[in-house]
Amino acid sequence: MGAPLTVNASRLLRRLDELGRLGGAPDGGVSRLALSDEDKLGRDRLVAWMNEIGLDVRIDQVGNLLGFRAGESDEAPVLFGSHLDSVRAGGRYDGAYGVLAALEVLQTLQEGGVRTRRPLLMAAFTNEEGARYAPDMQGSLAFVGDLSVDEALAVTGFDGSNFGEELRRIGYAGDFPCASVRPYACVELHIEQGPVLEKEGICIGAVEAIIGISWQEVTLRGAANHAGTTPMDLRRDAGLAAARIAAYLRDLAAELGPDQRATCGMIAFRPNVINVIPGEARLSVDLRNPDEAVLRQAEQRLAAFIQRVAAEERVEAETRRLVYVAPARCDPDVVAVIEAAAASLGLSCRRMTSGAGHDAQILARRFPTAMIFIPSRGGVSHSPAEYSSPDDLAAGANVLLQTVLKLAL
Ligand code: HGY
Ligand code: MN
Ligand code: MN
Repeated sequence: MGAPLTVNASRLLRRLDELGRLGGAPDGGVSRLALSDEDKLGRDRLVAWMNEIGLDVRIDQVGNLLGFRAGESDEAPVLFGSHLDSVRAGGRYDGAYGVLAALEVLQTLQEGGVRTRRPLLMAAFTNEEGARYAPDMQGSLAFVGDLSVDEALAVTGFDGSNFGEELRRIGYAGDFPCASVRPYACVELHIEQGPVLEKEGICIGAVEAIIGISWQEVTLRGAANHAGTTPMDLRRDAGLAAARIAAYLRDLAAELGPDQRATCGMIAFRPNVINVIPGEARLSVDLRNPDEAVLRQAEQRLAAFIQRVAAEERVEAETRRLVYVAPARCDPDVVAVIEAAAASLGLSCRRMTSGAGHDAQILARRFPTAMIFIPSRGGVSHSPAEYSSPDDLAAGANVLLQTVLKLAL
């Protein structure tokens, strides 16, 4: 048997570099918030590449980019891809790598004259990050039918913009119907965004579970007052209440064990003036756990603490749920195909859980789905310092190629 088909690694790296400059910053970071001008630049570039390699390109009603390649049969397709949007000041591999590797796999099959039995479908899902619009994984939620198009288009962003208006503004309000494709299997290739593979010197992660995510916005309302004339015991300081809740998150995580994550990523005071006691404060809380029961317990403990702080600081507290995504199990058969693909290429591989959320955990609700990870240097992600080596990037793309071939033949 001849050497296995392999991707054109230098082309993949070249495209990663080119895409990384769209919304790129001098420090190597990337800001391509969903539906922003920078996101449009990335989308336009990807659509041009998808057309160049002869895919049947469709844009669905929430802006998911879909590239179909016909198979010998018209059975359900094998789907693979990820997302193009990024967090603010993020890295150039999160999401983009899985999308460009999918494009590379398809171009490699095209050039190799390989026709699979099943049709193939690459996807770049809209707003995976949730950095501008909540919920995160918005595009894949609409793709599986767990978020209606109307609900998606009606979302107001953290910046006050309307999702539907922005989607139309950047020219990606498509007409391909959401929730109309039922893939045979789904695979998402992604950087690990954590330290495990690098620490253990392992090339490939076969993801068998994905962490659960809870996002809440907590608003505290007290009384704005003078920072000098107001005695400490007469204050209704919304800012102090918010700060106590943010500080509590570390204790909450410690109480619930090493798998618990708790993060306050956003906090804002009003009127946000140096000599005014904040009358209002707003903070975000991101709780995560691979165990749903513990994640629910974290939410309950947080709620109780918020009530306690509100009473002690004599402020009103209002909590708004932004996201709840349960932990997901990946399909063991697809995981096994990934492990076999890594082994066929002589690459070390281990099963693992993802600490980051992914479109794959939404797809896994309906379709047999798993993920392929490659190492992240220092485990760093959502940062300009995000990096994976050219060898690892190529290895992951080749595992994706072999996995897709096995699922689609
Ligand atoms: O938040 C996450 O885990 C992912 O990067 N969207
Ligand atoms: Mn991602
Ligand atoms: Mn991310």
